[in-house]
Amino acid sequence: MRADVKLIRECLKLYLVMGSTNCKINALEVVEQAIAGGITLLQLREKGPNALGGKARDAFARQVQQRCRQHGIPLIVNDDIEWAAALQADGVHIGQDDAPLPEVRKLLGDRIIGVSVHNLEEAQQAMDQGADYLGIGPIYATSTKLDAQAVQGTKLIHTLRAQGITIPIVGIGGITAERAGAVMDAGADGVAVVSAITMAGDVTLAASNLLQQVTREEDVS
Ligand code: 3NM
Repeated sequence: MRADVKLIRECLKLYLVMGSTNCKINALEVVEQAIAGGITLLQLREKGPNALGGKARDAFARQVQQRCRQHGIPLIVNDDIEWAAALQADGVHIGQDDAPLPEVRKLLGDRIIGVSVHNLEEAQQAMDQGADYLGIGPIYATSTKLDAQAVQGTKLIHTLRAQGITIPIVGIGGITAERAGAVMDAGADGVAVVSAITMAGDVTLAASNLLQQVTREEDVS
């Protein structure tokens, strides 16, 4: 059975995207501390120069997965669909240059499939093809993803919501605790962050500060 939309919205609240090269300290420690701070979803994005490969990548992923499972946090794998299937990850996140969504759905069945979109057309296509959530970015400037597209602010999120589109949405790119509120106010269900958590001096505190921002409205209602 496909994951419930409500559940996906909950998971997207504080979405940590990370790989071993994004961290100042041991990556597994970052995972543990971020979990302690309240992340709700984790995407393994083992990419770029010095990224782990082969058996080391598998071993790292298994260790991350074990920690996620201990805390009931779903694990999403970036781009690599075969790897996601082999790991029995909870889902995959794909970009516009990856395998087409219908093919990914065939391979991964009911697992969570998120798609990066940058404009209305891409959003519409991802929805038509049955994406579980949309990743929209970069909302703000980021130095984490070198091939990121132009900064787009929260406009696309606003536009989709103004059109009555209710698919779960997560914003990504340059998001900090100070900026998370604006992304939520635009209509996102959550924020996806790399450096605001992985490079923080106090990872747990950084995650819990972000969580506070994305759950702000719930506290007052
Ligand atoms: N995807 P940080 S921006 C992985 O725009 C990723 O689709 C993006 O890192 C997109 O939180 C990005 O450190 C990097 O800015 C986000």
